[in-house]
Amino acid sequence: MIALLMSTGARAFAGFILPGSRPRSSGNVSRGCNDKESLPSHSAIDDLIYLTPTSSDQVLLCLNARYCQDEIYTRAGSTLVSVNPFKGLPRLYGTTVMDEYHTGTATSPHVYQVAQQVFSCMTSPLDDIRNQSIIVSGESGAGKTVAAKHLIKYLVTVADKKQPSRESSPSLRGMGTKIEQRILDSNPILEAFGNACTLRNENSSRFGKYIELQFSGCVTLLSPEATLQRCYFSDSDLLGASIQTYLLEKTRVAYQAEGEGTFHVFYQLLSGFPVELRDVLIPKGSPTFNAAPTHNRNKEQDAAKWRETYKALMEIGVSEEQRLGLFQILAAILHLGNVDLCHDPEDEDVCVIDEQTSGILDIYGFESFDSNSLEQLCINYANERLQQHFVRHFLKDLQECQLNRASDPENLQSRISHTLLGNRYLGLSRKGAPAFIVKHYAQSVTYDLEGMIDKNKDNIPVELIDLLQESNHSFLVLLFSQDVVLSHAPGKKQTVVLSKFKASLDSLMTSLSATHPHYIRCIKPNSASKPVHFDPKYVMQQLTACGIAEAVEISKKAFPARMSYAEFLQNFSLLLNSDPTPAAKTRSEVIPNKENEEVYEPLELLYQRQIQLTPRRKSLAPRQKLRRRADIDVDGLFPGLSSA
Ligand code: AOV
Ligand code: MG
Repeated sequence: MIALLMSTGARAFAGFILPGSRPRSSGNVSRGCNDKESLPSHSAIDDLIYLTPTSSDQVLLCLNARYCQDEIYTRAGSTLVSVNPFKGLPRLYGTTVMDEYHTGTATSPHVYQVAQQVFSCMTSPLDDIRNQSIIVSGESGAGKTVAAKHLIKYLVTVADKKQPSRESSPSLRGMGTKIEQRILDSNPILEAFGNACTLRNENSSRFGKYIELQFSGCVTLLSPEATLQRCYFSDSDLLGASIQTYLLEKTRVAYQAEGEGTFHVFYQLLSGFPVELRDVLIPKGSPTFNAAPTHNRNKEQDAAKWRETYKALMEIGVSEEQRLGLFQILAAILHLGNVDLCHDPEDEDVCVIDEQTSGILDIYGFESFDSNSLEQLCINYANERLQQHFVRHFLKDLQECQLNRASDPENLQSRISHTLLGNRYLGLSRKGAPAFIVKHYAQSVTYDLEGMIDKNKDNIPVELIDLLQESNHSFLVLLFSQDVVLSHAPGKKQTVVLSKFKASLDSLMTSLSATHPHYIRCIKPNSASKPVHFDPKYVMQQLTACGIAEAVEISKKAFPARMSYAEFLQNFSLLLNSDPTPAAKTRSEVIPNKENEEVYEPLELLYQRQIQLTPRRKSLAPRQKLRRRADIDVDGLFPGLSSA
């Protein structure tokens, strides 16, 4: 579905990446919202750049005050900070609120506001079409997955409103009329198979995901005639979506830390399965399943979730036969978990089933546990790369548009490059067992070497693949297809988990660097996941780790709108009275067919409207107005303007 639609003309995409971070609790200093001292007038400040001074303490006070008023969203310049309320706030969401953000009547910080910015950037005829990305980060349980769901819901809802235009477009008629629903349906499936209850989050994503929503493009040099009209009438059609997942925590199927559970789907199956099938796959009298420890499970909720997963599987087109095959495999995994293996007493190299004990029949976040292994190394490496992306973006932008005020970005730059480069951030653990320490941006983490090499191999023995290929279970054979066999062929160089993971992150970073990034920083207000509790120490640790105070300081010193010279020229060239100018040239690039008045006029109007929308003071001359928007040499660019 996706590949087909991707081949259609120019497109922009909104990508989301969901990593996370998971610092240890800094203590038990927990503060509710009844402490009046913690409620200064700060709550009215909805953008941290207006704080004076921009210290971490001030940032903390402001977030605390707003959180206590259920104002969970605050801007930090171009970044959105979201503090998890751990309670329903229905007034904040829904189609009415979406409408308010879409029409521009609502202006307060919101996850919808970020989605609308992305949507506007993608569809505005004034902007270069640039792929947009939203990077949602924060520690485990901070609210990344929930934020991503709101973003997707917003984008598909807004795109859905454009449905009539799709019908009127001959090339798109009949294509993907249900794309929006399919995108929403993929979520319950992904959560069932990839999320699990952990000590830190009852619905923790045990995989990273990168979701691409593909929209039709606006102006393209490839086929100008076909797309010019679309620029005004159907520039925001949602054509498709793709989801790339990273490092699913497969080991969770076999092993869960004390107090944690396996993937939701197993519990859903145990609670929600239709009786006829259950009796076959999980006969009455089956022992409890080791692979699915059932502490703290709400069976009714699991059953309800099962119905949701099942419906979604049907809706996205998984056939009945495939569904049955899938359920059989899930049941088999549960049964296999109860099989114990032991050495054959007669041959140490052979293992046999221990008859005495057996009845065959969820960017995750920065993690630091008492014992850390390959999974944590990969997860934390991913978080480190994304943090680098955030820092680089800010520093790069700063060189484009920083004001010549007294500022000290070098300080930040050197601090960050020190943090990220050099071996002094690697160390050997003094613990008894072999281990090494990495000083991450969030904190130092000790990684145990025990078992890491085996996990890194992620090897499936060829004999096992051969065996599974001979199965008469067609779905299983499909899973262990020829491709898997070939990649595990004897003599073939095996790619280890870490290099695969590094390669996928490299490719992700390449995709991200070609986008205009938007950041959402999710903050967990307390380690107990309780509502109305704001733990200042715990929050401060997260603010420090992600460098929010520094980002605010940088945003304060730069202009809020950042654009390249070319973009600036394109957007404001109309202020020029003289001709010929570089501006006219740029405009003709945007409008390849100048004779087409129908197209030209609305574009002209849009240019003018944009100019009227820019904040201005009556006393300011146009040149000064321009200077307020970006710190560039306006005179040099527009010779005609100096005489205005
Ligand atoms: P995560 O994605 O950041 O953790 P989630 O998005 O799963 O965290 O959020 C954890 C829980 O917090 C959710 O199940 C909700 O109960 C609650 N929550 C989050 N955001 C909101 C919100 N905006 N309004 C109300 N409740 C919210 V992890 O996947 O563990 O890193 O790997
Ligand atoms: Mg999550």
